[in-house]
Amino acid sequence: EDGHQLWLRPHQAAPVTVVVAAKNSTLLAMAKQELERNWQGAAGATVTLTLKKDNAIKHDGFRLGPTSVRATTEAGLLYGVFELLRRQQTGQPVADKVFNPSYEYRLLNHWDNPDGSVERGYAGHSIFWRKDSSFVVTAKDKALWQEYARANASVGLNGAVINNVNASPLILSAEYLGRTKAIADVLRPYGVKTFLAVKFSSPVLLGGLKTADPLDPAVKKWWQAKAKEIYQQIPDFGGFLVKASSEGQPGPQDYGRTHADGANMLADAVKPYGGLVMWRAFVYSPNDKDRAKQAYNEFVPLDGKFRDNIIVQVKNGPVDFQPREPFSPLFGALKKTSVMPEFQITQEYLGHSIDLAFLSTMWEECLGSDTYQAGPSSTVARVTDGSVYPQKHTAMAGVANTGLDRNWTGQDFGQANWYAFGRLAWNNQLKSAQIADEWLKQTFTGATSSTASASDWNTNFLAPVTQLMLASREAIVNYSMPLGLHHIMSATHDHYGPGPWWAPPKMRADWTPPYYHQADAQGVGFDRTTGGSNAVSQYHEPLAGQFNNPATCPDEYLLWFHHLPWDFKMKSGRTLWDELALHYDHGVQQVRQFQQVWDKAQPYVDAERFAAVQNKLRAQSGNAVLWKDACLLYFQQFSHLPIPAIVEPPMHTLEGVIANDAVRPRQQPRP
Ligand code: BDP
Repeated sequence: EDGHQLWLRPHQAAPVTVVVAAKNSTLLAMAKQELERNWQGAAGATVTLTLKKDNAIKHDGFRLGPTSVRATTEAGLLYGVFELLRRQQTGQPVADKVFNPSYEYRLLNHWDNPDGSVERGYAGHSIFWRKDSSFVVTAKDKALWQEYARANASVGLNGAVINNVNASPLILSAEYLGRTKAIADVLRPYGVKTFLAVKFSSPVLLGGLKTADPLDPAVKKWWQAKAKEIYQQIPDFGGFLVKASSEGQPGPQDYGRTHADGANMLADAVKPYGGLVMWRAFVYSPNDKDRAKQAYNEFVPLDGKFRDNIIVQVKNGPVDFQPREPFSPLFGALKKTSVMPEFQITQEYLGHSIDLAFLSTMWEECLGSDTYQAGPSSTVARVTDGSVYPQKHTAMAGVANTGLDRNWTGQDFGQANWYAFGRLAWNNQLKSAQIADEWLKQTFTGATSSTASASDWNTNFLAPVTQLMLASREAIVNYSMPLGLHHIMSATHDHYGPGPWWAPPKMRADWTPPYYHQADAQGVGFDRTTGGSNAVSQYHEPLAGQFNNPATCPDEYLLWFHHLPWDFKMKSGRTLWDELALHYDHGVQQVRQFQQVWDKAQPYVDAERFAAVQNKLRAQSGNAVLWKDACLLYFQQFSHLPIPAIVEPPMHTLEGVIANDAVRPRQQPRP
């Protein structure tokens, strides 16, 4: 049992007859095959799949009955089949009901490089690109891509950007386009569209032009010709994802042009073919005093200036995929531009593939946050899915956590994040508890020991492990960055582990933790109030006022918005220092409790996955203690206050932790 089957484990299927009322296609053949191989309903049933117009059905939605699926697209029928099978397997009722996706495009973003390495990937090399830059497509490659596409389709994902946003110009060369076509051909029968991330300076680096200025006619022509070349090979190619004028990547600003100028030029190139441009708003430069404000400052003035086949892709928080951030103030503030949320499935800042973090709760928190931008109930979900603004296109993206590891994601529970992302992109109102329940039932069923009854399994495995998953993200927040702290990880070992001290000489300040925690003798936290950087004013009332006042600011965001004295009186009555210490300690205790829960799960899990997760939890437990000790000892240098007696005394010294951090090798060079 190596976990390779994900949540799609083979079943003893009951006999079923599938009638397809549509003309034959590979996609429908897949749908039929899924039913025949996995049917768990009444033996001998007849299931009909019908393609037909139905005004209640949107995009690739479907109408489901106990033995029927109706949709207006072939992909809709496939999603309906997967929903039917999921319901059978997880014991959910199948009444006559319409299921529509929240977003038109539900995409994975792979940060995979042409040399096969994966930026912020913790599950081995790329499933798409080879280290030896070989372009030979093997049967093994195809089989893997097919399994990947099937897994995506099973949760409703319909697009994949198959290379890194820090894009190499090579990706647009003939060889790489050839391999991209081969990938697209395998993903297509599962309804998954292929997209590429492109480097803005490709006309110079690949095309030999003198400039990549978006207003230059030769540049426009180069992109038009490139788009034509791509669509000749891949007629249903999805379009481009672009990281430009961001973190040193080239972009329109290099030529004095705006993000809209750059995005519009690319949008025009793919427009004739129905292509999309996803333009990222992850922009910041070291010159501004507060990184958190920059995307809003750059993009709000451009609202309404983007072509209608552009979606601005916005990370969930204003800084960078931290364990907890408030939602990005761009959500809801861009009213005349299509906007899509970007989440990070790979656990760059939440423990890589070692720590167990079920991220669904984090995404649910973001999607459910009320922006108030168009009155109450303008949640991030509703201002991005077309409910509030008439967006031409809607989408949601997640930075993938897949690699060549047999279990795909390194940590077996990382699979739950891939699953959860797909489910939330399909239905942005789903609850994490339901997602965890579904995933566990599908992933571990069939692996129970022969002596365990179903009710034993529910009581002793399903219930406690669901609770563990639901608490897991908060535990990481507690032992790493509680109370609104952020970006205080070590960069020496690629963002795993603590590093509040990390600030090598000459390093860009906004890449160092002291820039974010601002600890000094007076207190700790980043002052983003009206008296500070004023980032708080980017939020709509009543949020701005609520966040601006430490008495009304939620504890979770306190040090995000405020620099407060160590003896600041918290809502709990404790001092800030004591509260901080208790949070760190609580995080450590939570992980130890997770270990106990998992130990008790042994009779219900196969030996291999049991041991793998047990080992990871052991490592996580050590990591949690390290975070707690390092941060408390580091901050204590400023607070000069004792660690409260009820907190477990540190087992490390600050000098020891810092010295150890300095010698840790980087796991993977950054491209
Ligand atoms: C940061 C990552 C970096 C990515 C960047 C991005 O550390 O590797 O390139 O995000 O999203 O969090 O572009």
